[in-house]
Amino acid sequence: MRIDVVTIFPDYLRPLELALVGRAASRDLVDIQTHDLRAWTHDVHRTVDDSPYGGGPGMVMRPEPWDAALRDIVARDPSRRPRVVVPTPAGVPFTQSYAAELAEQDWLIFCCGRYEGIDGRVVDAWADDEISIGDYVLAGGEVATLVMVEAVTRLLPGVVGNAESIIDDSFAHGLLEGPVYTRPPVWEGRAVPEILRSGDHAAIARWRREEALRRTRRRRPELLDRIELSDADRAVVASTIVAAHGGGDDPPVTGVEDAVTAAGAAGVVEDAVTVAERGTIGDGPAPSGCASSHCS
Ligand code: JB8
Repeated sequence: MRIDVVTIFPDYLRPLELALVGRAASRDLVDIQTHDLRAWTHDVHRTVDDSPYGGGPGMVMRPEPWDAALRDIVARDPSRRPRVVVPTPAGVPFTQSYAAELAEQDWLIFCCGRYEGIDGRVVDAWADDEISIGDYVLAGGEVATLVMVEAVTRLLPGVVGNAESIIDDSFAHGLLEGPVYTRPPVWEGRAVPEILRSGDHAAIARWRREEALRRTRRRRPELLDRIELSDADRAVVASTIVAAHGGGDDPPVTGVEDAVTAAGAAGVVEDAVTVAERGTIGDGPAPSGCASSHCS
């Protein structure tokens, strides 16, 4: 695979020279080229931005340098057509299946915007995909590009060995992975779950499935709606307590359904709607007082 990245901060992409992606490039499994957008400017100040039409704060990236850069880069290999990706918080969500789709292409070009973004006309003319890596706002597309290039590169044939098999990853089965452990068997008074040291591989596989189901129910319950669950899986999910937010794994109680589950599990007899509105079970504040501002 070939990957070109266009940016006004080529040094921001230097981490691609390191670790898994850097090693993949040194083994010719991926060819990554970064380009300074200002190479396609002609004025003495190498200007890439201008004021937004319609007013408002900030600056917008001018279309001409982007068009010149993309024409030039695309012309470097007439034998193939690239998939042009523009990271933006206004894009469609980047997911593992999106990464897998991009990993099937033989050429990707990432266009890293800065300021308020890239002029919409040159995006319309060139972009195959406008992608968001999450619901937060970065200062530009460079870090989002690092994220996507790493997620894609590790899916390329030969990049990840059998030992670090990607088949078992979080999301590979649509569930979050449970915890993992190594030696020592007891650390600071905390023991590794006995079953993992039992040698009973079928029982270990069942336990791991249950941990994944429980963690997913507690942290990302919406993921459970997207996968097939066996009757055994459903029993694990149904028995998983979703309690009030105490600063641990559990999300705050936000809905009546969670409130019923939590109130029932806590043995609290009260109206589930009251529990949902308060967001905690029983009297008083959430137990242990979560310091997170996400804990309302
Ligand atoms: C200007 O949050 B982001 C992101 C933010 C940006 C630009 C691109 C992506 C361009 N701000 O993924």
